[in-house]
Amino acid sequence: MMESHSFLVFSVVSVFGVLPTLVESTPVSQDGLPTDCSDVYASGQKVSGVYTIYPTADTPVQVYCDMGCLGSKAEDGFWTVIQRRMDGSVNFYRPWEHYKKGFGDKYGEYWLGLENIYQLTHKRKYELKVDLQDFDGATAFARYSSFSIDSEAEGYKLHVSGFINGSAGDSLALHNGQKFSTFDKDQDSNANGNCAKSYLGAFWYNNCHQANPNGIYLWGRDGTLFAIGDVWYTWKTYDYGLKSIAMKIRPVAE
Ligand SMILES: [Ca+2]
Repeated sequence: MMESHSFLVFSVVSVFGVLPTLVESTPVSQDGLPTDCSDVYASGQKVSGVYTIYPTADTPVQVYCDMGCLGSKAEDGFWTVIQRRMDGSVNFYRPWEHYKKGFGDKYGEYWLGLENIYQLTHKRKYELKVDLQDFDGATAFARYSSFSIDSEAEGYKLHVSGFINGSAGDSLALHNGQKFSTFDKDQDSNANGNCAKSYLGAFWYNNCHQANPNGIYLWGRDGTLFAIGDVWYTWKTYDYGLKSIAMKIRPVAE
């Protein structure tokens, strides 16, 4: 018992202080490379921050890993953040190619990219958590036990189910089964219009939305244009642009 305890202490010291580069060079997944933040976490990197993951072996991409709070239960951590709004510093009204490849600042606001999200979620089974915050400091979340998207040939169609309420309500049910749309690629279920143009975002629009996480950053309530903000309808209705939204995924046991 004493032997193993001593080894554990030495390992923790090594991870955080003495040998960080060695730990980074010994990741755990496909071809020895971390696929997502759960692999980064498993390799010993337990602090939230920007890390490099490999959705495929030849596509390294930086991502923000929400590892949870140190000292909290491990199950609160190792989320791979696929979308984040927090201060309005990045323009999210962008064409298809940008949403396909990803854009923004991994230390701030960004979209990971549909191709990356597809590569991740067709390889493993993932859950999704959407964290929300308003400008009064209130928080809420919505969680889904299953999340994946199809390939580009299938329009990056969304599959989301197993809703668990963290008081935000289920604003994604309407979007389940929808293809992704941008202002220059209309794959929505609005036969007579273009939801991305109408609501100044890009999303798995139906006809049209209850959630618009990639909409305009409004700094709160705005009644001038209907439902154009970074909206989560079932929490704050259509005329409130949230302070922060983060969509994050992690693998679940098969
Ligand atoms: Ca349409």
